[in-house]
Amino acid sequence: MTLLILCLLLLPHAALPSLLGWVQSPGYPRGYSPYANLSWSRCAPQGHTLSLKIIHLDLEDSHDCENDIFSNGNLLSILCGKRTFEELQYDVNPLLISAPGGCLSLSFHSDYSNVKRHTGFRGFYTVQDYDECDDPDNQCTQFCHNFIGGYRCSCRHGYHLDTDKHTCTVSCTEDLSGLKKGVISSPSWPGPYAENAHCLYTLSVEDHLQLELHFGDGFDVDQNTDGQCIDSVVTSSGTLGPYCGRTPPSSPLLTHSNHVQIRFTSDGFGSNNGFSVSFKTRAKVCPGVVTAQSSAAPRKAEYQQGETVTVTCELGYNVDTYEQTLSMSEYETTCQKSGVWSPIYSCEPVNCGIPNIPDDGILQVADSDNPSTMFGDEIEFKCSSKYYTLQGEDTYICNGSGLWVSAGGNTEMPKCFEVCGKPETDGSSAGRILGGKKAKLGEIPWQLLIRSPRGGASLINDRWAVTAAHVVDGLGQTSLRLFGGLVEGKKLQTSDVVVMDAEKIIIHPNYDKLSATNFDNDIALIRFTSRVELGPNLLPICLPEANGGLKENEQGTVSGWGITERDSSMVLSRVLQYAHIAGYSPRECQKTPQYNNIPMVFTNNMFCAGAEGMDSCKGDSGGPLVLPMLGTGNKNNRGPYRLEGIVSWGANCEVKQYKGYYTKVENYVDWIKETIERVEKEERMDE
Ligand SMILES: *[C@@H]1O[C@H](CO)[C@@H](O)[C@H](O)[C@H]1NC(C)=O
Ligand SMILES: *[C@@H]1O[C@H](CO)[C@@H](O)[C@H](O)[C@H]1NC(C)=O
Ligand SMILES: [Ca+2]
Ligand SMILES: [Ca+2]
Repeated sequence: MTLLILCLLLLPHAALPSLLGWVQSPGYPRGYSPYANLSWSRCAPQGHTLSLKIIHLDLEDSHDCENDIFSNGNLLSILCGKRTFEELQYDVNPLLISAPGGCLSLSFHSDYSNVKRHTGFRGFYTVQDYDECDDPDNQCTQFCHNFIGGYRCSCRHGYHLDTDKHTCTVSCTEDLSGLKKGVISSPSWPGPYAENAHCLYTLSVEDHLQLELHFGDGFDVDQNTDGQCIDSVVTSSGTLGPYCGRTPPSSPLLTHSNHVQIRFTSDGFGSNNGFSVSFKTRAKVCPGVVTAQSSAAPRKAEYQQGETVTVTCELGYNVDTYEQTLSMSEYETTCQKSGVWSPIYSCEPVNCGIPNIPDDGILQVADSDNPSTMFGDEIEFKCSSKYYTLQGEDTYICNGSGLWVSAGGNTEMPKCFEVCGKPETDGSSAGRILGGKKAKLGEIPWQLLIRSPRGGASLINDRWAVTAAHVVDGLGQTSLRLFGGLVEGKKLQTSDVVVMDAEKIIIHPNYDKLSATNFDNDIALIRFTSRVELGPNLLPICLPEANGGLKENEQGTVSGWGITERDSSMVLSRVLQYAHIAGYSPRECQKTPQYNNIPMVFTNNMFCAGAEGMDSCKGDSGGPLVLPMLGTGNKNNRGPYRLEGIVSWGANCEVKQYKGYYTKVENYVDWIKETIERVEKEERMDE
């Protein structure tokens, strides 16, 4: 099998000496031998082409190139077999010409066998000038002149060759600075304007004047059928125009500027007459629109020098002096000689900023770390968990005065309040402190344990607890620690147990700690060092309403880790206990009130309650008595649970009087609320 492969390498090649010579297969014309090889390559100098003419071809014919000629990338032709001179002349040779400055290559191989002798091939190559002017891509806009090894462009009279050496253009740029009036027209006006013109006419007058343009009749600038400009007139760096077609721009054309450039450009085609424009000057005026997003009063299309107007920003925009946004929407400005307003301030949208809410993270802006806070933007508030409810409206809009306002007109931010008296597990499980039952975790989530001195307390919000004054009155400077979220009073290390350290203990001012016979006003408030995280096992109890109270024979629930009757030794309970007890009449309460066998005073700030075999005991002190009876909070709208009583005093449980005395919380609601509010306010001011 024998192959002759001819390649055209189109790479331009640096000028090689132009060669004229022969190329033939090895052994031509006697015939080539097996395994004969030939590689040949020549390049044309710049501006020339190389061509190869095969005059004889007789190779072994074989499968892969049977009678075939085909192109493949640089491989222009693959030839084998035998060709007549005419076939070579008409089919093969016209293809064997390089690009200007390009190369031609050829390779020939024979294989191991020849069935019969073949003479091979022979051809000659020549180099000739490339006629660029024949090439429609030569880019001469007017005349093209070919010469050996290159070409050049030239222009008609009146044109000159541009720096690109191909484009013929005209000289039409003029600087008319200082002239207060005159006429400008397109090259050759009123005759057809030159092709490929790039004219720039510069006009410039004193500061307080503006240039006024009047386009004359006969305006004719090349335009396509869609109305787009092919050639164009543009003034003042593009602010006016482009103009084209046969209708002149309406006159007078005010430029509002003392510097104007008129640019005229044409392409290489068409025959249009162009334009003529006269210019003169007039005093500058100020534009009717001072700044975006505003209106001016009195309202005019334009203003004369010296006129003063009031600029009013649109609703939701304020004056911005570029140094700061002012909280005003109006300013006065005066039209200057130079035709500009002074001062000139912009109107910028009002920004309400991030709403001013406490940084404790309980009240939050919903769904956004980075809310948009500009005029008209809306934000929505939510509370950090379901253990809080939002009081107030949840959606606020940034209004035109830069204030967040709710649909109802509120500018005060909403607040999150603890959900009180709604345990997630409502103790319907079983009915017993002394004669009590074991509470399950979460059944009495407001119950707190004070281990030392032993007592109970009730959580009333996420930072405050209430207890009996006598529990904490002996503390002096020693610190107080409370535990919540637990029922097992001895397992204080488990992870669910919440530890709360007291920061402030406020004993009711009328509590007389020195009196041995009077527990009147036995109530105290405890503020923790920080907010506690509310959860299913730690939730506040509600404060009672006026005239609630435990009525005679009404059942409430008392809870604590106090003494139980489980065994005769009356030990402290391991698990939180609760018992349902009923109110006694004041008369019953007046009967033999005693404590440690001492007769006591019964006041209107107390009530007493109990049930056969059930009572609160030592160690339960400070703990809650709630209404309604545990387990019935969800029934008949009786809930939420309210703290009606604080375990205060009673005869020793061993006496088995089953009558305990409680601080009547209802009488202290105002004191509790006022105290908390006062302290929280002081704390906020300290920050
Ligand atoms: C031609 O090339 C082939 C393959 O590259 C090689 O085997 C052979 O010897 C060469 N023939 C000559 C005469 O150099
Ligand atoms: C924005 O809200 C405040 C408070 O309601 C109101 O006084 C003010 O007029 C409002 N501003 C606008 C522009 O509506
Ligand atoms: Ca040439
Ligand atoms: Ca044109």
